[in-house]
Amino acid sequence: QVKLGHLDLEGALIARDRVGIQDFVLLDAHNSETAFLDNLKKRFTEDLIYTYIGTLLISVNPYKELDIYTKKQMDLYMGVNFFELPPHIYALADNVYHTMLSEANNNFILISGESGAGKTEASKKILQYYAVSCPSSTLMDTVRDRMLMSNPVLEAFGNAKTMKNDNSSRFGKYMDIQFDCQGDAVGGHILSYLLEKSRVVHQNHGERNFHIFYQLVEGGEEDLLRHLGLEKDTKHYSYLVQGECSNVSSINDKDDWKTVKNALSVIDFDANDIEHLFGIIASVLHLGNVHFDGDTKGYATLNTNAALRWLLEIHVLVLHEALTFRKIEAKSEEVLSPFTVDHAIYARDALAKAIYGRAFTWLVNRINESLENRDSKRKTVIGLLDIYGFEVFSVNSFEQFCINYCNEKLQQLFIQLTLKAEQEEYEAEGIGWEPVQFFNNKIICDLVEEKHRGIISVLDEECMRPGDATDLTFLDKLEEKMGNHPHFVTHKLANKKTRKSLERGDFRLLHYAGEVTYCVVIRMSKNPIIQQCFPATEGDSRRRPETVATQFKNSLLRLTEILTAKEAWYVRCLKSNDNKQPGKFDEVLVRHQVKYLGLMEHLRVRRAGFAYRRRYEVFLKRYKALCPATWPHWKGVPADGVEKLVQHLGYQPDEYKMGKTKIFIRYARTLFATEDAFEMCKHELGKQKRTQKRHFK
Ligand code: AD9
Ligand code: MG
Repeated sequence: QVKLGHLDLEGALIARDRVGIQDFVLLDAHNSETAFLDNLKKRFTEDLIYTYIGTLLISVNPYKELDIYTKKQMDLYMGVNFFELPPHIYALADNVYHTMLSEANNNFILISGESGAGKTEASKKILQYYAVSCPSSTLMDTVRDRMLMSNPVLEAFGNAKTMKNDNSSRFGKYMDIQFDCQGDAVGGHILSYLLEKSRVVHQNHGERNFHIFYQLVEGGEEDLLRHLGLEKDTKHYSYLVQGECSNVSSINDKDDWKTVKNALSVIDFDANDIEHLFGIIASVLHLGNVHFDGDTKGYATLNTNAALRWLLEIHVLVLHEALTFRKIEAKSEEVLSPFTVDHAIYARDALAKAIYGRAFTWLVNRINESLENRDSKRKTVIGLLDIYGFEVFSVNSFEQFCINYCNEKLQQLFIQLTLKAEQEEYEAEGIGWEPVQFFNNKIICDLVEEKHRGIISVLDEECMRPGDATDLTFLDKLEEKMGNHPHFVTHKLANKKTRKSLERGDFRLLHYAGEVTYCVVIRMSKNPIIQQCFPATEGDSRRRPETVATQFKNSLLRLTEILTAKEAWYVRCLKSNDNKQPGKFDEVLVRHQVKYLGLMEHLRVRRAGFAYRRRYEVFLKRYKALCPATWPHWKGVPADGVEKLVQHLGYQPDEYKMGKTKIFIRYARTLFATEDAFEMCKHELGKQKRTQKRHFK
């Protein structure tokens, strides 16, 4: 029999970390934003970048290497109760892993925060933790290595330097890590979301193209470059020089090239695949160097065939035609209509983007093949979601619109799962509750995605409308439909004061994380030339084509479905300053993020609420051995059994509440202590069983 007594964990917890309080739930002035920030700052100054709100992990980007990601640290956190050690991303990873194993359920970790806040780093730390700390067999080692190596490869092809982040994710990534019932990592699967392809052909000042281009040109072996017809100089390529910052101090393209090559071989790419892949990357660079002259009528002619020669695997003549003529189907006849120079440039760029996009998709598919687990045994998964963070630039276009909409959706998911569902559940279970007010960004999600009424619907209509749809007709329609929406503003709709800051072709959305002014988006979301170069999947042609925005909306919808079927865990990343400066804590910036991420509201719900809840049957089944009245069987109503059980364990009245179908436990530590008692008890029972067996022999 085990009795818990009353644990004074709070005192112990506070003592462990020298500075600040490591779980905001324990903060005295829990309603004060200033106290919240003080605590974060205090900890940050001591290089303590992690803090909890219950089981939610806050991480503040230190912009410097910390000595907390060693093997020793991993070992320390392995199998240890969540609150026993200082907050760490490893503690969260470990807790998720053990929850998955003990409850045999699917989980996911939602990593969010604005661009440069540390999401990608966090997701890599989690993956590394699983790779090192989960049990393994030789076979599994391969899967594990491949999973780790998928990171440098996808980052090379999908990340780039932006003004916000030298290694900014330009695609969304959701990765399932699959485990068997022993807890071995046995496979994985990656879903990628909307790659920012426009970067292939255009970069703003201070930004770069995708890393892989620079890695190949700077680091590629002589033979390879010769074979691909590439010069060893990034300045030679129009697609690489627009941002005027090929060299970045934080990036070593030569070394990264080696890493990527090595990673590709671990993922099982053979020489053939590699040649194919880099043939495509080189083609894109050559394509960018195809320039056009205007003839006397203003039509485009190629000024040189030199670059075309290198466009591997595409017949030069076909390409020549595709780049300078447009096919028009008129009354069952095909007419070739010549391009103007502007059109030709547009066609060239569209082709480059399409080629790169296809290569990226192919790459993700290949990685998935190599991670596939062909064993059909029962699997549970931990999903890791690392997407592009909320971003605002001086010019924001279709890409930012999609990225910010995606963040809006994830914030909505967070609200639904934590603030809303939580409060609704208390109500349904008849638990007394003082509602916590919060800003629900559903209104903004609806503004963007609502059927027939949202911005994406209007965009679709304009894109599909034959005739003269332009950016301005699109804007007119928006103004007509959204006219008085509190989160939508245009030049025409704005009051005098704000009007000054808006151009005629812009619209502004008041996002949950701040205002963003978008320049017109219609042109970029429909792309007849891509469709011409790469007809949609065959047999699909009768279906109404979908715009990129609608495809993206649907893929986010599917993602939300995937996620809501799993148990959620959260890492909220905060950006410490806007200059990537080590150790600088910009209070205004952090306060803003704390506000819009809804951290104070989350804390309020957590504090007033209950960290854990279990259905009576489940709770009783697991812990019945801890109390003589419920062991080995409880014959009455489960709720009564649970009441007996927790009284026996010494739960204090403020620590739990009995709902209609579930027990609600206020503090995580109470449950952890119970879990500890259970482990001890299991150990004891095991010993007894063994003695009995011996006895019988
Ligand atoms: V984006 O939305 O993809 O543009 P992320 O992914 O949120 O963004 P990322 O993880 O790439 O940001 O972090 C940006 C940079 O901050 C990294 O390149 C590191 O230099 C730095 N960083 C982030 N987290 C840590 C950390 N835990 N320790 C040290 C960090 N440096
Ligand atoms: Mg990232």
